Amino acid sequence: MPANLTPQYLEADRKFKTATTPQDKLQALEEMLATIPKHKGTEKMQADLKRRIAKLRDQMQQRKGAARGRPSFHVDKEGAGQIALVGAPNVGKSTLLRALTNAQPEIADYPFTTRVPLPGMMTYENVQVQLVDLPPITAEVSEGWLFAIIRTADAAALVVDLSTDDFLVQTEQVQAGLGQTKLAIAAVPREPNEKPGLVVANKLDVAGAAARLQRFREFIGDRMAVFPVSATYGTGVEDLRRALFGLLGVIRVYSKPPGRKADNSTPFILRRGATVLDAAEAIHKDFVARLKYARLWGKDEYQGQMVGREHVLEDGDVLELHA
Ligand SMILES: Nc1nc2c(ncn2[C@@H]2O[C@H](COP(=O)(O)OP(=O)(O)OP(=O)(O)O)[C@@H](O)[C@H]2O)c(=O)[nH]1
Ligand SMILES: [Mg+2]
Repeated sequence: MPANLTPQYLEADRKFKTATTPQDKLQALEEMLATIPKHKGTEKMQADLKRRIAKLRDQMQQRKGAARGRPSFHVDKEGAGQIALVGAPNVGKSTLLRALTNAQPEIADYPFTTRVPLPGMMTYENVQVQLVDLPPITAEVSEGWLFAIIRTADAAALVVDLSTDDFLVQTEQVQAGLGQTKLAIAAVPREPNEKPGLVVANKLDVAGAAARLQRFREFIGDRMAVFPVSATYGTGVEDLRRALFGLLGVIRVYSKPPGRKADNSTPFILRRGATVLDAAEAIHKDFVARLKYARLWGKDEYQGQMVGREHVLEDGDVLELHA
């Protein structure tokens, strides 16, 4: 090439090609313009760079303007609980939503494909759990409503991309973005601002994924459980369903009318730690005052014996209430 491009220019060009945010792209283009040798042979390239910078600035400005007038989004909860899909751009959040639910999100091989929240219902055994696909979190982009949705969700799944060497940097950026609004995701939340969560290590099918998974496990330690999956091929997705349901901290209890069988298809969803009395309230408000005794079928020794009002229930218990 007659232009005699400098190593600095080539470095800036490389940065542009790997940039994932408009801000990074703009910065790289400006560096390219600053470092391109200024002579006749590069005049066309200089003009082209200036044009691209102007266009990108315009687009970013428009996006900002649109953000100001844009309504904020909210997703009404449905099912046994709501779990937000959180992560950097292009990690596969929407692909995961498609793999786990009947929703049909837009999926594309470039960042910022998802711009509004999209809910989908995930079936786990006989319960429905609501997953909410969200736009990505980056160091620069942070829309208030996005964090509000995460804050009000019952739990969060942090999606990590095993196909790129940037996976740790991306994760740190997402955590920093959450931190700016005082949010965090943790296996065992200790504060109100911490969401119960787990990590979905996605794109397990790509070359190099296993080694990156290993590095990720070392990075995250016991702060969160890691579930390796391929959203595209469905690997690991069934284990993930169970773990996502587990995040909700709820149990399923079945009501059995005396002398009849329990309806196993429609559990009552109660918080973990709920008692017979809580179940009675959920099954029928009237039972609370009138409850004389209850019989329980469940794990181990519970094969129909009487239990007290304060007895703590477990997932899968069958309760026969006598008023
Ligand atoms: N090989 C492989 N590719 C995947 C997998 N999951 C997603 N992808 C690809 O990764 C790209 C991004 O997927 P999306 O689901 O759109 O990612 P996203 O996180 O929703 O992206 P944004 O909406 O931009 O934040 C697409 O080209 C997907 O086909 C996977 O498990 N394996
Ligand atoms: Mg998406």
